[in-house]
Amino acid sequence: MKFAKVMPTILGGALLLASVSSAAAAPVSDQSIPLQAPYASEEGIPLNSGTDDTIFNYLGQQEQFLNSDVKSQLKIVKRNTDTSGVRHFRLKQYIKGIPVYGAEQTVHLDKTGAVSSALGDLPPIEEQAIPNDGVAEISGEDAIRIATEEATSRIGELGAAEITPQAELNIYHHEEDGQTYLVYITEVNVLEPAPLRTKYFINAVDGSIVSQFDLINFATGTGTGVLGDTKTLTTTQSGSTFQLKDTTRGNGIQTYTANNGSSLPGTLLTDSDNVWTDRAGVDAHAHAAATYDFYKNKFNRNGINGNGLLIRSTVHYGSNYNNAFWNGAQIVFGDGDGTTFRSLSGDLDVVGHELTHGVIEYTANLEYRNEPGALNEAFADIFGNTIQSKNWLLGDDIYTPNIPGDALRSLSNPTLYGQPDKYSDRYTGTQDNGGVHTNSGIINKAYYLAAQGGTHNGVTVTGIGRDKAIQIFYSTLVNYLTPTSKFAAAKTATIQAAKDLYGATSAEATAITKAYQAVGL
Ligand SMILES: [Ca+2]
Ligand SMILES: [Ca+2]
Ligand SMILES: [Ca+2]
Ligand SMILES: [Zn+2]
Repeated sequence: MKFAKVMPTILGGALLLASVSSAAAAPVSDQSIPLQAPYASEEGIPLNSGTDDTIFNYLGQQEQFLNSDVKSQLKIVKRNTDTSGVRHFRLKQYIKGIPVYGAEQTVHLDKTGAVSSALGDLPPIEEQAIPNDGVAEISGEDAIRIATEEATSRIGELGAAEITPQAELNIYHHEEDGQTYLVYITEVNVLEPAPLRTKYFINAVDGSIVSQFDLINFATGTGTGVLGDTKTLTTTQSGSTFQLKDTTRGNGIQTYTANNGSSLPGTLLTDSDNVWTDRAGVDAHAHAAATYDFYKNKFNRNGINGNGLLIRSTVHYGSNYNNAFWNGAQIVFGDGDGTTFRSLSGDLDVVGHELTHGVIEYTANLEYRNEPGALNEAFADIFGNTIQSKNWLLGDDIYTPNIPGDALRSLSNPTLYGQPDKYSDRYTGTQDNGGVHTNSGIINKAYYLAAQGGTHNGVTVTGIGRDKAIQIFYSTLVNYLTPTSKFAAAKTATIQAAKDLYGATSAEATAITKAYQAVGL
């Protein structure tokens, strides 16, 4: 979750990207194209060719694909049926067999098998515009070396990689200059000499760096819990000791300690009598379990990746470390300095926020910069807050332990903590990856208004409650949004998700529409 207020130096100054562009919303069709309904089964999606043909026929009629072979350019990568019977398909674009970065399209079929909507952001790329005919002049190893050199120039000699670097050849449409590049995409992910996770787009023809951005998702965070409360934990007995290891949820939840060092995951927490006194460890473990249960009970989702991915947490990271983060493989919590923060795992909304970054990575995979990045932060806040459902605040249980009543962020009133609550007040500078922790306030406020109701900027919203609002936002994230979705696309997607779940003229769809209007979208 990284809080902008305590942004570590590694996140400042290294970002190359300019302000948010004001591109129009992705095209969405509201017309239903009547097609035969080739489905017999309601449970699960029949993966027959008739279904796929429906999708390709529809997309082939879109202007962008009139002169190209839609089946060779688009591959269906995910199929999902929601509880309303609406079928959701996610497709990725390839040109000459090379994936196009971020180019995803979703298509949705209603219960009758007709296309009800389509949302996507496929860049306008002509096949002849692919540099060097799609042939790389440097190797993937070269690209990894170039990225490593850049990271070393910023933070010094790098420690061991947390995730073994890979380099994937992609076609990349760079929004900043409108050019199309053949690139290797690779990541540097280290903890030493400082935590760093940077994504690089390396020109595969000449080895230059086309673009890069930092994507570590810090949170904040803080067991007997951090607040002195008593809670039950699922643990594992091994011989005469107990381990902070829950094997009942997905492929497990395991909680470690870094012993105030910086190697991950550190040491698995153990206890001789199963009465746990490491408060930060207790809360990290219990809050990860509560987050797992929320996703399972509300959405029947099995963990971060939907397939039970092991949840690993490390507490006591660093010394007086005022932050927490998801690093693509696990979540990490500092102890705080006792003034700005206490142990960061101590707030359920913080743990929920961090783990939701993981869910996002495996679903819409919203790019962590500019508007898609602010959507990423907003969804992490919205789910984190809703998992706890105690108030409309974020980080209130662990922020400034000596000052009661404050928080890191507020969904009901983002301006209390320096965030905008309407689109016209958005931040357009380059700090914080284009204001990902700032502009998230606009979407947070829209969610608050949809759930709770209220009048904002002269628009009155009748609230539908958190239970319904979170179902709509979950479907939006999992079924509709794509890596480069901006706020306008999020509005369209959320309204469509509400119509799917509750009906086209439902009070729920109206509430969502009004909520976005109220924040100027
Ligand atoms: Ca004990
Ligand atoms: Ca809280
Ligand atoms: Ca406080
Ligand atoms: Zn975050």
